[in-house]
Amino acid sequence: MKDLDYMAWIESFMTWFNSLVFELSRMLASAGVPEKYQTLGALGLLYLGVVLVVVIFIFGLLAVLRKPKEKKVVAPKEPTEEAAAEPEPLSLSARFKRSLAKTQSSLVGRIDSLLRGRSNIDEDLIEELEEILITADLGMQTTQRLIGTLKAGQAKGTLETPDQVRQLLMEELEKILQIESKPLDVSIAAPFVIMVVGVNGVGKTTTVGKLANQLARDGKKVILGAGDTFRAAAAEQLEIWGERAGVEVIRHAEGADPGAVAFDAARAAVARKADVLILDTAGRLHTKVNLMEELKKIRRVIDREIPGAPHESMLVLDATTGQNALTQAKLFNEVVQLDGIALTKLDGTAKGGIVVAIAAELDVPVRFVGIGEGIDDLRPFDPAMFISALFES
Ligand SMILES: Nc1nc2c(ncn2[C@@H]2O[C@H](COP(=O)(O)OP(=O)(O)OP(=O)(O)O)[C@@H](O)[C@H]2O)c(=O)[nH]1
Ligand SMILES: [Mg+2]
Repeated sequence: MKDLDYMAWIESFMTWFNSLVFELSRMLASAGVPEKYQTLGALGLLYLGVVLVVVIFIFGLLAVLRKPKEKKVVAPKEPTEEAAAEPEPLSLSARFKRSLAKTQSSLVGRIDSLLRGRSNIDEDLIEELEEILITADLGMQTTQRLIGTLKAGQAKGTLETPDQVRQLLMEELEKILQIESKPLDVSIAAPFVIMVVGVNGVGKTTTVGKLANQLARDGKKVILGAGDTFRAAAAEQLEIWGERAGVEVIRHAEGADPGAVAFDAARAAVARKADVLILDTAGRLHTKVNLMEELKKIRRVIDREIPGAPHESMLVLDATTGQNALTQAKLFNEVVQLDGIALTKLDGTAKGGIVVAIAAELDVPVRFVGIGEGIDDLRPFDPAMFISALFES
């Protein structure tokens, strides 16, 4: 009985198969295939179809088999001992060093690969060094000074090995940075007023927030003034920072006169006996005369309320803009006589060499550097730490 079933099944399969071949042959005939190739072509098509189905089946099977494994890695239900272990917190200098990684490789990394394997110091090598220094955003003036020192050393015979070149560059760079490095001292006046200025998007508000947090943590009573009444939601952004830092924010409605905000903030700082008032301002292009004039007006208002203020006109510069930062600094300095610079976004840029150009070419100290978007990512600028982060492996 079973054999009979089996035979019937084979018979119906063959009938189905023949009609399939017949249909395919007819299709090929209508496509213009000559009669003697029609059956062969139909069998070929069937063969390809079967292969395709098998391949899709294998891939499907593989995908199904791999899925549970991925799940295990992405979302372990029970935390294992390894997953529960927190990564070691990085020390301050290690964190600083990590944020300077790109500048390190664009400056010292390239110097090191140039010096590697050299036995003597010649003109060609000094020329190649010059190119590296310029392209790492150290600026023309600094580069000429460094190259001059290297050439003098070579002429005197005191510069004969790659190690000596590296050492000399390191010392000279640190010397340049030390000249314009003075930490901010807010204890010289009360309230000490900081007016933060800069072009759009450089990190002014973020820097105000981070600075407020640091000062508040050091026990200072801080008040923030939302002097950016121009950009929508600028005051809200500052209020969020104020909340994080736990400090009061004086604000007006959008579109209000920034001079009026400065006035109210100065009054509030005096009335509440604040130690520090930090005034955020709207981003402005250094080339727009009327916007720059507005800064003068804000200064006058603050000075009238708190004689001698602002004690610090701080320019925020974005390190990723490279040499353009120098132009901004020169133009802002003409209008508001800058007292200090905060250089943001040093993390993730290869243009960190700009800090050397700023120190060498401007008569304004770099007070802080920004190394990330977090509240703790603002550091007082420390030339020795900067140089060791770049040069020490
Ligand atoms: N990676 C990095 N990002 C930063 C740093 N400082 C600020 N930023 C980011 O830069 C962007 C602009 O920052 P803001 O503080 O709004 O800049 P702003 O100068 O106040 O901008 P405007 O008020 O529009 O002129 C934000 O996304 C910040 O998180 C820094 O040191 N590192
Ligand atoms: Mg802002």
